[in-house]
Formats: sequence, structure tokens, C-alpha cells
Amino acid sequence: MLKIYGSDLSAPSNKVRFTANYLGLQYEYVKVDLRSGDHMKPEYKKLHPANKVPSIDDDGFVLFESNAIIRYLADKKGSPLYPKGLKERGLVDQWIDFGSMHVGAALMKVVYNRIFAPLRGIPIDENSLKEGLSFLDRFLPVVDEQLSRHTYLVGENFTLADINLLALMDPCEPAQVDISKYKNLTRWRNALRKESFYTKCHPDYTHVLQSLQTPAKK
Ligand SMILES: N[C@@H](CCC(=O)N[C@@H](CS)C(=O)NCC(=O)O)C(=O)O
Repeated sequence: MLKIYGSDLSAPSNKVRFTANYLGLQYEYVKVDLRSGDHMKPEYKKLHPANKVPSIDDDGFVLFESNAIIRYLADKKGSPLYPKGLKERGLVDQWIDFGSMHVGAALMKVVYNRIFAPLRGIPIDENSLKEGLSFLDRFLPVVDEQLSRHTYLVGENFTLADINLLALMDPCEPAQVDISKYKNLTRWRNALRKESFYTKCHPDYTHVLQSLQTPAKK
């Protein structure tokens, strides 16, 4: 059976579970406790050479990098989440890359400095935080504009590009990134967060962060 190795706190890991849920795949979710360093154990290195989550083991086939994994899972099912047509697929890839490399990367700087650095007692890098916020001011209007013209990122069909961005934007509230001024983005996000592929994972990311109040396992 498909095994998904991930952490509830990891947006890329949740992206893989959202996709598997949407596709109706049977899978075992193996939680990798990042706080107690499960991912640094030698046995985990067989699943990810850089000791990161997520990774999957599909009956002996190991794959890491969340965007590669979601494409693999959608293609395995022949799903329109990742359309086969040259141009349709090109547009899905375009918005996956834009979501990951621009929005996701900028938000990660904010998330790291506002959530994880304080939790770990690491000093906040004010320059990195400022840069993340300024990139979000540049890239979120692009997404909002796209969603003013279409129901989903690539038109009227829900695709992997939506799942990717939805997962990456999950930590907005605890990272105090207010997206309410982006009306179309907010409409898109609120609707998707009611879908069962999402609610099967969690009510929202804030609930997941609350789990940090419990001590890491020994
Ligand atoms: N580009 C990777 C990102 C993977 C990643 O950075 N995962 C983080 C959690 S979100 C991790 O495993 N961090 C632990 C570490 O780097 O030690 C993907 O999308 O799969």
C-alpha cells in the first residue's frame, strides 16, 4: 500500500495528503516527528537523501519532493488534476511553479521568522522577514487577478496548481499574513478549505500549530 511520510506541520506534506484524499487513494500516513528528529535517523535517509518530509513509498517505489509526488499520484490515477494535453499541462506547471517558487518561498520566510524561529528560540532575521512580506505584496496580487477571471488558477477546472497553493498558504493566519484585501484569493481559499480532501487532514493550520503545545515524543 502507498505510504506517505510527512508531518502535520509541513505544508508540502499536507499537499501530498490533500492530493491523495482528492484522488480517493488508499494510503497509510506515517508521521515523521521533526521535533524529535525522526527525519534525521539513518532509516529515514532511505526515503529522502536530504532527510526532509514528505516522501512516499508506493509498493517499493520511493519518491520525494512534494510537487513530483503530487504529479506522480495524479498521473497514476490518470486524473484531470494533472491534464495530459500539452498546453493544459503547461499552464498547470506554470502555476505550480509560480505558487512554489514565488508565493510559497516568500511566505516561508515570513513563516520561519514569525512562527518557527520564536518557537525554537532562534533570533528573527528582520531582513528576511521584510523581504518575504515585500515579495508577497508583489506576488499575491498576481494570483488575485488570475482568480478574478477564473474559478481556479488554470480556468474552470480544479488542478494540482490549486492544491499546491492552497497547502502552501495554510500558515497565513498564524504567520499574521492578512490576505483579506485579496477578495478573489480569499473566496477561492475559503471554498476549498470546506472540501473533504482538506478537512480530512485538519480544520485549519492553526489547529495543527496548537499541537506544538504538547511535548515532542522522546
Ligand atoms: N521542496 C520540498 C521541501 C521539503 C522541506 O523543506 N520539508 C521540511 C518541512 S516543510 C523539512 O523536512 N524540514 C526538516 C529539515 O529540513 O530538517 C518539498 O516540497 O517536498
